[in-house]
Amino acid sequence: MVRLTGKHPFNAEAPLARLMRHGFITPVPLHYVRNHGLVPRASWQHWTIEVTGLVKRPGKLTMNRLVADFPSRELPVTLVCAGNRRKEQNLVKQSIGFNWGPSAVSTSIWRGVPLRDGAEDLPGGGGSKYGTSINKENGELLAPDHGFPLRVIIPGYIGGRMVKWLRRIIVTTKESDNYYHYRDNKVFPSHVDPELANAEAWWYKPEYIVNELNINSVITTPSHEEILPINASTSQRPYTLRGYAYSGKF
Ligand SMILES: Nc1nc2c(c(=O)[nH]1)N[C@H]1C(S)=C(S)[C@@H](COP(=O)(O)O)O[C@H]1N2
Ligand SMILES: [Mo]
Repeated sequence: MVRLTGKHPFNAEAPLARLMRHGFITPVPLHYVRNHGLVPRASWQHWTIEVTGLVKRPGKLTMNRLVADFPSRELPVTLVCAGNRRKEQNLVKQSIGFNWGPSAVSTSIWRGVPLRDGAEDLPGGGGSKYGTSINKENGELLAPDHGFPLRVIIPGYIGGRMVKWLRRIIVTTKESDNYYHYRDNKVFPSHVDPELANAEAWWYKPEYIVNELNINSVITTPSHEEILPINASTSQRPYTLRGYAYSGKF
């Protein structure tokens, strides 16, 4: 893996050629990692998930109860950090985000409990976009870097909405007041630099939030620095172009 921000926090992506070699499903060791801080040392036995707020029966569940008492589903979901390819963006205009290459994208088979299965108590279909994922990536529990023992998975949304090491779900009509909810994953008009964003409180304007993934595509071969031999005298060998593409709509 290529480290992007030094040792701590651990942020890393696979070399693009290695990511591509494996096709659609990304092996766990090559799944990009985006951590804003330290990885909690969690234990399956002691972890609880609290459901609170606008619910009839607030309460806590252990991991074993979550697995035993709720039907689970399994589906492939592509995770993408909203900063994927930011290195290229930073070359055009420097942002306050670090330089992601084109490998902040990974796909796994996730297994978990749909949040809507606990949602009869929720008002107005609240949370119906969300799923919580409990384990199993190629039959494994979640790796610590990817949220062990419990994380959120929201197909079609940016990775930033998929909270890892999930401890609490608060059903509420108010937007989160979390620092990172306001300061991360915003795209402002090009004249807004960080100073202006602070001075004029652009962080709190709801229209600049990024939730669903945008369409994106990358040609991966030929790669940077790759030399394509051209043979003018004999017949040209065919060359296969490759790449990847995704969008949030499905
Ligand atoms: N608790 C917690 N959840 C988090 C984050 C984090 O730093 N802490 N980073 C978010 C961001 S920005 C992304 S892109 C994804 C990355 O998930 P991954 O490391 O499993 O690829 O987790 C999201 N969930
Ligand atoms: Mo992210």
